[in-house]
Amino acid sequence: MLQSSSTDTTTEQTKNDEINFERLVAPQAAPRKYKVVKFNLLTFGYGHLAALYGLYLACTVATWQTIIFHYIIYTLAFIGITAGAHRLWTHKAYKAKMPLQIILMVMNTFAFQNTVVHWVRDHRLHHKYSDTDADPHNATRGFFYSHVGWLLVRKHEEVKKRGKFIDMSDIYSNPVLMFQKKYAIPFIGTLCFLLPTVIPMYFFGETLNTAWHITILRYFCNLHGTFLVNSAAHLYGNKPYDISIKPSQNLLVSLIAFGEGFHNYHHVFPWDYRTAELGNNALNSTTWFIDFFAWLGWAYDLKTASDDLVQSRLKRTGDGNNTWGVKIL
Ligand code: ST9
Ligand code: ZN
Ligand code: ZN
Repeated sequence: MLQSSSTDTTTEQTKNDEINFERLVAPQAAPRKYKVVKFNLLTFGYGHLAALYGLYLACTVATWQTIIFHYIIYTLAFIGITAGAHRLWTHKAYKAKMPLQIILMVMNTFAFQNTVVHWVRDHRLHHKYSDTDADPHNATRGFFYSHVGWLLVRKHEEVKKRGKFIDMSDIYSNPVLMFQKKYAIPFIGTLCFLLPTVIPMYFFGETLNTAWHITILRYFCNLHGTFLVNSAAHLYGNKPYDISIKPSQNLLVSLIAFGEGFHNYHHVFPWDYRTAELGNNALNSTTWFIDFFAWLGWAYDLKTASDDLVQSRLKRTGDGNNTWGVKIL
């Protein structure tokens, strides 16, 4: 009894702390001094050089089996981010039965974008405080910062301060995600780097040099595809649903990022499992993936915004274009 009342007091105190924070209005970026993380600068620097060399090897000596193999891993990894970390775990836009959760967690591990736990925490904060200093990849700081620069410096204090109040209880009580967090280093090391290097050596006769550098190439292609959602889709494109926010509809990003570039729509209706309005699903391969598992019965409770809701929002706060940039209002 005593314990529960002290917990209540703490929760109350926590709520008050959050209410007392200064209101951040996007776009906002206060002057700041960056604390560069040298280790990340080195790993990203090495990774990009290795990926370029991997591209050269892919075009000259690699077998077509290795290229196809990596294209498959690339696709699985991307969908592990889009259908898994993003639509399922961050936004709870649909529910998934245990076998699908395990598949998605494995696919997500191929992508190595930290653990899902860290990914979700940052992404929930990104939606709550978009394009302000509490957004981990604040696009108000420009293309480079929102694309990759934010991973090369310590996070802004606002991120750490406000991040404490993000509700992560669903994630911490998920055994599949806790498993990934607990065994992150050996699991990511094996699935993202070791197996994709060893399999082409063993089955397709690649040398270690070729196999390793193509693995790095594939990994960095995955990363940059995702990063474009934070940079290009926050800076360039139309705003059919809300003209007052930075996230934009960017068709090129949608093509590259498996349907995740309809970002103006996504920030207005983040709980829609399609992250796009009806009609855009032709470019939305993540939605096909979820639809397939819904047909199988492993994905369910798919949430969508009704056409009426979408249309009324479009008329009320949009920029007068439809998603293809055609004037409609
Ligand atoms: C990678 C990036 O992993 C992956 C993110 C991708 C971006 C996703 C964007 C999504 C777009 C949406 C659509 C999907 C699109 C999909 C497209 C597909 C085609 N809340 O982080 P630390 C606190 S790159 C609350 O180290 P530093 C907390 O106490 C891959 N608290 O901050 C934490 O301790 P703990 C490789 C927070 O020291 C402590 O601070 N990965 C929050 O400032 C320290 O946290 C890398 O290279 C928060 N949000 O360092 C790693 N954040 O965790 C890159 C922090 O114990 N990252 N705290 O609770 C790092 O090295 C570091 O994070 C850092 C900052 C240097 C960037
Ligand atoms: Zn965004
Ligand atoms: Zn999102």
